[in-house]
Formats: sequence, structure tokens, C-alpha cells
Amino acid sequence: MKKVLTIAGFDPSGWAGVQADVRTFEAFSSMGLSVITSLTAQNRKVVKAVQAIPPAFVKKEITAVLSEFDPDAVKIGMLGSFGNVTMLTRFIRERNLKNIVLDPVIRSSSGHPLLEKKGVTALREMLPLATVVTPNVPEASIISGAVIKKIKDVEDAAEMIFALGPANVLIKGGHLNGDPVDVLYNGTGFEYYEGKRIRAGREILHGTGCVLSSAIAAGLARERPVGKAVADARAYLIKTILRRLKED
Ligand code: PXL
Repeated sequence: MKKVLTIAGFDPSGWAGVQADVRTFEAFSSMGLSVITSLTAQNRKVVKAVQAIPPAFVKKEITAVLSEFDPDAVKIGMLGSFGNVTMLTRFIRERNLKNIVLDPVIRSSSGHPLLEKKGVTALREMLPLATVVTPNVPEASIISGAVIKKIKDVEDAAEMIFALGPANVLIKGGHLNGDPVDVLYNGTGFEYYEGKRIRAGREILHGTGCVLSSAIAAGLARERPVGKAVADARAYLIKTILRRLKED
């Protein structure tokens, strides 16, 4: 069985964070391993408080899990603090972990910071470790410094983020107007994943970035090429959103 590790935060609602990640890994028939970097007190509407786990303890978690298991892929989500970003960057480089999907979580959709400010700068140094980095438009703007309003801006931001070192950049188009287009850039060409906008409130969409990046990691674990892992992950996410709409 393939094993996929998530390094991310805890969301009590379970719609985002490590619980959403592990459910996604299991939906792809993989074993889910998790390292928690931060706790949040939130529901699907609002983040009340965030508490980062000290880096020394996060290091004990990841050391423990890796001393028994050798993951086929790693998803990195909310890290919470500068100290966690720098510790994990060093740790992942030293351990030479492969198939890394980095979801650069910076703030919640309600606007609450999920990473302290200097952590955002440090996140740039984590980018070279990523097989795929999956920013949404606001995150891509923050990382690249670019204003993103249309597809051409998305392409320019993808090139700028690619220059920081990841092997692939996937900018998710959901925050732009109209039907969403996700853009994948691998340094040579762009791939466009066109979707139909699903009418769903913020609660239903809570944690969709977590599910997508985890599904991509599960695909990489199964040795899918990046473009195929992204396509499969998008199909799974669309199915998940439609199911949530029905069940909510
Ligand atoms: O979707 C961003 C995100 C990631 N990880 C955790 C979160 C959130 C959003 O709220 O709580 C733990």
C-alpha cells in the first residue's frame, strides 16, 4: 500500500487540515500519516484562534513517523510559524523526501492569518523542495508580488513562482471571476484545466485546497505524472464538492 504523509494543521470541523488530508489519502487507497504543525479553533465560517506547535515538538512527530514509515509522497499544508517553516525546510532537505506537494497556506478564506508574517518570506525557501506548489490566486499574488486579474497575469505569476525553484506550479483559478481555470506550469509549457463554476457557499468550499493538494500527493505516490495527478485530483475534488452539497 502506498503511504502519504501530511504535514499540516488541525481544524476541529475536519473539513480542512490533517483530517481532510487523511480522508483524501484513504479515498485513493493510500495509508495516511500525519504530522500536526498547528492547532486552530475554528468552524467552517470563522477562525477564532491559531496556536502553532513548537518546532522542536513537530520535529519529534516527524522523526517518530519517519523512523517507522517511508512515505511515497508528502503533502505540506498549514505550517503556522516561521520556526516550523525553517525547521521543516531543513529537515525535508536532509531526509531527501520526494514527491512533495506544497500548499502554501497563508490565510483562511475569512482572512485570518494561518502563517505568521516572516513565515511567508521563509516559505519561498521551501519552494525548491516542491514537486508541485498549489497556490490559489491570493497566495500566488503574495508569493510573486504580482497583481492577478486575468489568465495572462496567472501565467506571469506562475513563471515568477517557478523561478523560485519548484518543479511545477499549479495556480488555482477559483478566486477569479467566471468559470475557473487552473493553470499548471512546468517551466516549458502551460496546461489549462477548465472547470464549470459550482454554485456553493464558503462553508461547502472550506478545505477544498487541502483536498486538492492531498489528492495530487496521492497521485504522485502512485507514480502518476504530474499532469495526470492534477487531472485526477480535480475530478476527485469536483465529486467531493458535489457530494458535500448533497449531504450538507
Ligand atoms: O484551507 C486552508 C487551511 C489549511 N489548513 C488548515 C485550515 C485551513 C483553513 O481554514 O484550517 C488547518
